[in-house]
This record gives sequence, C-alpha cells and structure tokens, in this order.
Amino acid sequence: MLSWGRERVPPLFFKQILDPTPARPRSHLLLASHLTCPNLFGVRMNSLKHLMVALALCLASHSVEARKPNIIYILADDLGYGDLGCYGQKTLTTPNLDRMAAEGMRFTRHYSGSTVCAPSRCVLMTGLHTGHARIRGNGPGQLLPSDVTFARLLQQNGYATGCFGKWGIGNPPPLNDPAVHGFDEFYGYLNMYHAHNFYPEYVVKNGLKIPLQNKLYPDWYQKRFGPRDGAGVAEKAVDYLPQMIADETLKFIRANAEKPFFIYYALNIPHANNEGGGEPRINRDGMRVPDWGEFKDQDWPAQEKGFAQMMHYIDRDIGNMIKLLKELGVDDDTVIMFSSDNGPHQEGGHKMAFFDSNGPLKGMKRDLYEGGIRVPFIVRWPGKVPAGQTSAHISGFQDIFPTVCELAGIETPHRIDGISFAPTLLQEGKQKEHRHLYWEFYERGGKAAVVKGDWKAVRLNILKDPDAQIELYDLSKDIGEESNIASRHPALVEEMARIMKREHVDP
Ligand SMILES: [Ca+2]
Ligand SMILES: [Ca+2]
Repeated sequence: MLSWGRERVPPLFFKQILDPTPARPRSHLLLASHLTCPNLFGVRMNSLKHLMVALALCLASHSVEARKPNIIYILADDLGYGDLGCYGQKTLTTPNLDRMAAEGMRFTRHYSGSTVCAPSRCVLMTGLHTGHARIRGNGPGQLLPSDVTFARLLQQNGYATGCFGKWGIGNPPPLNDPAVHGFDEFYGYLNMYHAHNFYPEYVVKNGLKIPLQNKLYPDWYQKRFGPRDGAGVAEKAVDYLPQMIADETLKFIRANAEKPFFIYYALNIPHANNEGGGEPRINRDGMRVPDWGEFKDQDWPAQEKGFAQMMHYIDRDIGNMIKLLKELGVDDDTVIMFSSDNGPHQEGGHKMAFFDSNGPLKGMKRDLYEGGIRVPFIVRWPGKVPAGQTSAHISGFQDIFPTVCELAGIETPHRIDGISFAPTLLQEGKQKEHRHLYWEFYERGGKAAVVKGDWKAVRLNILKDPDAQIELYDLSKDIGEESNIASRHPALVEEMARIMKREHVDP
C-alpha cells in the first residue's frame, strides 16, 4: 500500500495532482506509425532494398505499438460471495460466469470498497479507501471535477470510454457526472434512488433525461424530490431498463471494436426496488422482473423468483457479451473483470438466507464482517491471464485503478491507496502485498474494520465511542467470524487500533 505516513494528511490531500502526464494518445500513435511507414504506392522506390528497409521500419513501428487491451469492468449490485456457482451457490446456476472463472482467475480474498453502493463506487473509481475517499456513505455528497478517476486516465490515453448502468457516486450526482469523470458515453441511472426502479419514467443518456414508456403510480410523484428523483413504483411497466442497458453496452462494443475501449458496466441488479418492497399494489414485490422464466413454477415467494431471474439475466447478458467479443475477433484483446459493490441485501421482500447469498461468511450489506465486503471477483483475458486459476491474493476495489492503468500502460502519478495486482494476473514479476486494508462506515452506529493477512478487526458503534472495543478474528481458522479472540492478542488489537486511527482522515 502506498503509505500516507504516520501523520494525518492535511485536507489539501484531496486536491490530487491533476497532471497525469498522459502517454501519447492512440491517435498520435496511429499518426506516428503512418508517418514512419512510407507511402509505398504513391512514392517511387529507388530499389527493392529501399522497399525492404521501409517495410522493416514499418513492421517495427507497429510491433512496439502493441494494441492496448480493451477493458470491461462489470459490477453487480448487492450480489453476495455465495451467489455464483463457482463460489459455491447450491440452488441457482451461473454457467457463463462459471465458465468465465474457468477460463480465467477467480479471487477468494477480494474486497469491495464499502458495504453500500455510493462509497464503494467512489473507492472503485478513485482508488482511495473509505478513510480517504470523498464519498464515504450513501448520504449527500458529490465527487469534485478535480477528483481523478481511472476512467479519465484511460480516456486521456486514447480509450473510448462508456459507462452503462448505475453511476450512483454521490447523492445526487449532477446529470453529467460520468462525462466530467472520464466517460465519453453514459446510459442509465445517475442517482441510486432512480436506480432502485427497474421501470423508471426516464433513462439518463449523456446528461439528458430521455423518456421511457413506464408510468409511476401518480402518488409517487409527490415522494420524488432531490436525490429521490426517478424513484418509485411503476403502474405501467413496459421498458425494463436493466435489459436496455445490457443492449446499449453491446452496441458500444460493436461501435468501438476497432479502438481500445473501456466499459464500466454497472448493473442495478440483483439490488431491490426498496420502494417496491413496501408497495401493496404490486404485492410488495421489490424484485420485480418482466417474467420469471424457468422459475415461474417454483414454490418460492415472488421476490425469490425475481431474485433468481435477475441472477439469470446477469449471467445470460455476460454470456452474450463474451459471444460478441468472439464474433468481433477481439476476445483475446479484452480483459473482463466481474465483481459486486457490496454484500447481499435483504430488501424489497427478498431474504438473504433464501439462496444463502453470503455463503460461509458472516453478515451482509451494511456489515463490515466478511459477508458485507468480501465479494466475488473474476478476471478473464484469454492467452494472458492463465485459465483455471484461483488466487488468495488480498485485494480491494482501490486496486482496480492501478491494475487497469498498468494493463493499459498508463503511469499513475498521484497517490492512491491501491496496489496493482497485474503481477498476479499475468504471473509476471513480484506481487506487492497490502500491509492492511481499511474500511469505515457511518450507518447503524458506525463501524470500522481492518484486514491484515488472515487477521480481521471489527469495531462497532464508533459514533458513540470512537475507541470502542475491537473484535478480532483469525480468518484462516474462522472464516465465519464466530470466535472473537481479541483478549488473547492484546498487542495485535493495539496495532489494529493504531491502523484505524492512522487510516482515517477527516473529509
Ligand atoms: Ca450495492
Ligand atoms: Ca451463509
């Protein structure tokens, strides 16, 4: 981890250096290679020798300018560590994600940025953990234009960049927030309340609200204001936006197959429509889907059939995406990453235990126990990331920033909390390890947590008592965090307390 030192970092820390010294953009590379290659047919060559020299120069200039990989980062919303077949799910099947894991690398110690949506996405985009990040909860707040995202660095380095789905960083974010932070294209939901609604009345496309055919129950209009703009429950449910978002993503891939592209595909499923969960007019079904498909005859509550179908959609749409990459001949040039923004939810009438969404872990969304923050993470890059590997490397959302930049050959000059795990992915060079990972969270009494190798420290009720007792678990023997052994390791508990103090910087 890039250490912030023992002193508190002054507020100036947030004014990150905004001069990423971009590598030559791809358009320049193309221009350069064009200039290096003589006009073979328009200029008369004096001899065959000259022609051969020219050809050699031309080939050399192309070989040093190897294509930058496409990057697709897929983020599910509230999908748990136990929800995928390849992570032990017993009831539901996820054949495409399981294949993606079999053809790539599956991480068993990957952690989300936070235990709820907005801060987790902030950590992902900015590479700063929740003790340093601008957005640390789902409450009010926005990114500043000067906050550096890796999307912007990719854009500045010749990538076509698109965000599809739920932005949800800050509350409410400005309508053009993704454009401000490095995305050429955006299609989906800006604020998280809007993203609760699978049948909203509008979709945001490049800073504009585009109307859809859905109509809310009229009394929901009075409840929609400020950050809740767009939330509610549809009386007329026609356009299922998650499907339209999946289609738009494929369209972007087709349109940009020739360039290096970066896609941030931020699903808003299997999250609940929290407003729908309390709405008797739709039988309190916050897990509403167009149809229940193969699950329709199951003896399950409607909300569980809906959850199962959402998992099926996620898996099916990722399968279609990989199929398209193959069709376009860019599969080998594309790194795909899949994860979830926090642990499983129990909202919208859905029960977390129904499909055992946290697997062997303790807790769920809003906990800093493992169930709230340890998430599935799969990386597939045919021919580059070895197939069928499982990695126990300890990594978090803050690491995506430097990893993606390293894979794209981009320098990351400003200080972030992440460490690139490209050496693990490519099995090349020495992998640097985090000394520890840190989280803080301000709902339900407030809490903080540290992961240090197999040791896990959790401190609850920090709003009432910042020095509240620390719970300590040994994850190597106790993955379910059942046995608090803090009293047996006072020195380690002291150290965890020091880490918590050091990693928190007042926003
Ligand atoms: Ca979430
Ligand atoms: Ca469980």
